[in-house]
Amino acid sequence: MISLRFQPCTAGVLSASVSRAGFIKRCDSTKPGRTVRRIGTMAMAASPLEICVKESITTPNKLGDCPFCQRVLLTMEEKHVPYDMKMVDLSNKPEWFLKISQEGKVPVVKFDEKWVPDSDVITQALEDKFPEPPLATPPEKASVGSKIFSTFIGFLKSKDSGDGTEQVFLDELSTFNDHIKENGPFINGEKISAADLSLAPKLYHMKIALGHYKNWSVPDSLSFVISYMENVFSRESFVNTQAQTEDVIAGWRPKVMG
Ligand SMILES: N[C@@H](CCC(=O)N[C@@H](CS)C(=O)NCC(=O)O)C(=O)O
Repeated sequence: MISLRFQPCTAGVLSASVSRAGFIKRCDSTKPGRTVRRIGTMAMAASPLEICVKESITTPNKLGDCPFCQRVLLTMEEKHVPYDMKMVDLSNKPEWFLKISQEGKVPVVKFDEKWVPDSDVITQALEDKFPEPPLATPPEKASVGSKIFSTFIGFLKSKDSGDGTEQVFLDELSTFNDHIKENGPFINGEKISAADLSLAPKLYHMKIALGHYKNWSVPDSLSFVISYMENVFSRESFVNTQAQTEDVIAGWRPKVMG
């Protein structure tokens, strides 16, 4: 039997599970607005990092559909850094949140008693403070796939099928397909890195939103994009941090209808 040297979960535990590798134990506290995840052996010495994330708009006290929050959570998961999520209702931001987040945006993470906003800044700080495993993407590959999200939004919002937005988006996906074909399975080769952790939540939104609102899916000809998505979406880190499908659909509705 695997012995885990964790603090016992406090009363009100919803679930406690051991991963396939026997490495991860999850303690989901029922305390309103908070979910603590204690991950892995390395992280046990550290107390969980506090992170404010978007709350689900369909299920109270569940993680919502913010790709920037998932990017940060993925980075923590991949680095085995334990975290304590504080759910924020972005449609009715609480006072305590507005005091720590000047722009009223999530994610924000507390490092050394200071709340830090912006996923770019937060993921860099995580890299500096928790260097293992290294996740930095080399500069020449750091922007691979970075135009997919904006061109996906252009296509999603478009009401004119002949306005070229689909083709602009497909061109970006095709460039990404070629990159993964030559360099894959990840953006930087054999190992997952920061650029993948930034892009993957956006591809997840793309898949769900375009499937729902446009009955669209990635063409079979872009087989490396398809296998990349399957590969990243099936990682334990991704499954542990993904938004619910209904939240992604609801989250994009105002943009599609607007
Ligand atoms: N550049 C920021 C963007 C963060 C962002 O836009 N977050 C959205 C949620 S996905 C937000 O908090 N919006 C505030 C609001 O909806 O009022 C980052 O990378 O962290």
